[in-house]
Formats: sequence, C-alpha cells, structure tokens
Amino acid sequence: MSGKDFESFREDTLNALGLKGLNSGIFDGKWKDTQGRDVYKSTSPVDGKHIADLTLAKREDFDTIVRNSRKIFEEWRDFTAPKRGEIIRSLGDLLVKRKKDLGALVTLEVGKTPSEGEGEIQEMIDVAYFASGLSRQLYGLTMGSERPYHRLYEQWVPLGPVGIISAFNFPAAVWSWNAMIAAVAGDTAIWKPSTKAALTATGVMKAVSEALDDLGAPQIFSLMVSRGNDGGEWISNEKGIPLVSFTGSTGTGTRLYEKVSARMGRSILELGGNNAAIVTEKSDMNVALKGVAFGALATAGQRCTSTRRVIVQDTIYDEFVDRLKKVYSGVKIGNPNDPGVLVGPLIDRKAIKTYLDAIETGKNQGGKVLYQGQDLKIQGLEGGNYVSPTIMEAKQEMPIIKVETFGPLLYVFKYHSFDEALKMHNDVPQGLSSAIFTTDLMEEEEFLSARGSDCGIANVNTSTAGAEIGGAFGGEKETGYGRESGTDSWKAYMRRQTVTKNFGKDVPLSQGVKFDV
Ligand code: UN1
Repeated sequence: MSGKDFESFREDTLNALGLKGLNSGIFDGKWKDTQGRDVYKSTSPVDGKHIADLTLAKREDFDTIVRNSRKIFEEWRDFTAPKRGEIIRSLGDLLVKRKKDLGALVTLEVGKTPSEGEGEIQEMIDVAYFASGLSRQLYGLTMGSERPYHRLYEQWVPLGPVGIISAFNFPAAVWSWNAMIAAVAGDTAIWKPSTKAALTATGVMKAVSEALDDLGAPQIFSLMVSRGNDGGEWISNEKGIPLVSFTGSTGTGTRLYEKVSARMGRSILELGGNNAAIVTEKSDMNVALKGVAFGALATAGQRCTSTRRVIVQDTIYDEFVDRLKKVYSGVKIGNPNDPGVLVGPLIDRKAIKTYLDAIETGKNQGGKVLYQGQDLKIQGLEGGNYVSPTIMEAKQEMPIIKVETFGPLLYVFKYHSFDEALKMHNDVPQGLSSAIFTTDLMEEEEFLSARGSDCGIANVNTSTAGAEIGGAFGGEKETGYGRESGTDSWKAYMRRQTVTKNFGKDVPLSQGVKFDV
C-alpha cells in the first residue's frame, strides 16, 4: 500500500466513524462543545501525518462528568442485573457490526495490523457477551447461622462510578474489560484514555453512546480526553470514584495507588510486564518458535504481555537461536495494511529512541546483538515510526534486562539446569505473564508449582501474549494489583455486604454472649 493509498484509507476510516476534523473528546451524556477549548492533535504512527483533532477536558468538565456519572449511577443501579446484562449484550451485537471500522481506527491511530486491530474489537465483543452471561451469576454465598431462626448470607451491591485509565497499546479492549463488567455490576464508568489513542476512544464512545441511545438505555459511560497527567490526577483524588482501574507504567501506577489508597479508594493496577518464556530441550521447537515470535513481535512488542526474555536450554540453544533468526528475517515490517505485514510501527518517535537506547545500553552492559534492530524508513511512509526487531544474547547480571522496554527487543539467555531456568525466570521485578515450552509433564508441573512461575499468568506451549478474556487478567510484584475481565474479577466492581436476618421472637447473640435486658 503506497502512502497515497494510506491517505484514502485514513479518509474512509474517519468518514465511516464521523471523526473528521475537530471532535469533542469529552462526553458526559452529551458531547461537550469544541469551541474555546484546547486541542490535541492526533497523528498516525503509520506515516506520521495528522489524523484529526480532539478537545481536551478542563477541571470543570471533570466535575460535571463525575456529577452526571453519579446521577446516572443512581438510576442504573436500580435496573435488575439481568436487564443490565441484556443491554450489554446488545452493545456486543452492535460492536459486531462496527468491528471492521473500529478495527481500522486502531490500525490508523496505533498502527496495529488489521488482524490485530479487529482482534481488539473482537475482545470487546467477547467481554460484552461474557459480562452479559455474568449478569445472571453475581452470586453471593449463604451460610448456616449459629443462631436459631437466623439467616446469614452475602450479597453484592453496585459500587458507583468507576475510573478507567487506559494505555495506548490496547486502546479499546482494556476499556471494555473494565467498562462492560462494571456495567453489569451496576456501576457507571468514566474513561480517561491515553492521548496517544484518544481518537480510538472517541470513536468507541461515539459508537457505544449511539447504541445506548437506540436501546433507550442511560448513558452509563463517559469520556474525558485530557492533557498529560491532568485526568489521572483528578480521578486519583476524587472521592466520588470508589474504584480506579489503571493500565500503564509502574511509576505512574505507584503514585496513583498511593493517592487512591490515601482516600480509601480501591485500585486495579495493570502495570509493567517483563515476560519470559522457558524453552527446554523437550519442547516441540516449531511450537516454541511460533510462540516466541508472536510474543516478541506482535504489536511490535508493545503489549504488556509481550515476550521480552527467552530462556533456552544449553543443549538446544544454538539451534533455537539460529532458527529464531531465520523466522525474524522472514517477518515483514511496514505499513500494517499491507498484506503479509506482521510488524507495524512503534507508537511515536520517543518510543524509537527508548528502544534504540535500550539496545545500546544492553551492548554496553555486555549483551551481544544476534539480530540487529534499527530505525527503518519505509518508502512512501517516511514519517512513520518503524524499527526492525532485535535479538540480544544477555546475562542475568545486566541491569537493563530488568526493565520493560516497549518494543521488539528480545533478550536470550542460556540455562543448564531447570532450577537455574526457574530462578532466572523469576529474577525480575515484574510478574505479569510467563510461558514454558515443553512436552515433559514434570517440567510443566514444576513451572506451575508454587516454586515455579511467580506471574499472574502462566502458559504452557503458548505465548506469553494473547490472553483470552475468560481468564482473570493481571499480575504480581511490580505489575500491580487486582484482576480484570475474566472469572470472578467482577467482585472488584461491587461491594460485598454480609447480611444477618433474625426471624425469631428473641435476640440470641453470636459467640454465646449474654446480654439480657
Ligand atoms: C495489554 O498489553 O495491556 O493478552 C493487554 C494479550 C491481550 C491483552 C494485552 N489480550 O496480549
């Protein structure tokens, strides 16, 4: 696809979603005026060109959003949970119809391949249907009371407006992990997206708000595109937002956590990952190569779940590295819309600098480059942010390997004993995702035992990346706190209430306490 073709793709995508020119980035039940507000200029990493403009929220916009969100919450919590589920299921149906257009917007603004862009909208659809099913399964437990004529049980009650702060790399899916579950739980949601993906957020919000209108449902979701850390600060300090779900860096997440906790709010934190795959001599090497290549290269290595380290048994090390290099040399990099391209651009120029700096630092710390990554210029898309991927032979003592670099930089380590591999695997501050490639039951079970992977996600013979929405998603250590999306993550979006009912004629006390009046 030439630069010119990409221009028509951009026009078609923006027209299909009604996003051309200046758009409001602030939705509080209605789209706010674009007049007299500061503007954020969105550009595409594919060709570096301007896409559209968005208005930025002011403090008073935030205050209105919180007020409205609270008002809508008071209405929404009175809908029965199955009714809420029905509405969210209909939203899923709508997203099926908009999958192509919204997927194209992800490609345009973030540079994912169409398959990955549409995959992200599919992730939204999946979680909408999952949440709809959950709406009839928000179970509380019933216990036998120790007192006669008493009933004792737990129930789950809606929490209030939930703050969702999302990163650029999953600009639509991660919002829906939180928003769809929050909605069936009876909450409303206030979304502050990364400005780097704010147009996708605006497109999603347009589609979703129109659907809610069509369904005659309340506008339970709001959007606040804001400058830099503004929105994050406002949300962290706002007592009216009892839960904040944050995706982003460990540094920002830690500061947010402190502020939210100081006001007794709750947080879900999905912070940095530094995910490793262990490849043993008992692995099926074809499977391992595919799994590692997908993990390291998909989304140009800009997933929280990207494979950043591969720990290979010494007996197969040379063969594995040789074959991995061959796989890398066959991977097409460039315009994500071009057929066969698997690696698109990094998000911005700053990301390229961070990536290239990490390679230099790695070399200075004793790393040996086995496959050299560099800044790439793609013909017709000279303003785009392309790099080729890197494979670096690394040692555990190199400080850089403990840092998450958002880009296609893969460190390779050699191990001798399985114990050593596990030790290397866990010897980083982060704990999001992990994988082992082996056909040996003992190795697999060791990896999944208490002394095995210390991550929130542990995979066998599949990549660290590419989780399904049905499993709870989240990590340990510096990756943060809490789980999103699957199984019982919904509990974080509700408050638990323990209920004791007496239907007798006396007031017997627990623990046998006597208090006769
Ligand atoms: C993220 O990078 O923040 O597991 C989320 C995956 C995707 C989600 C990644 N389903 O790779």
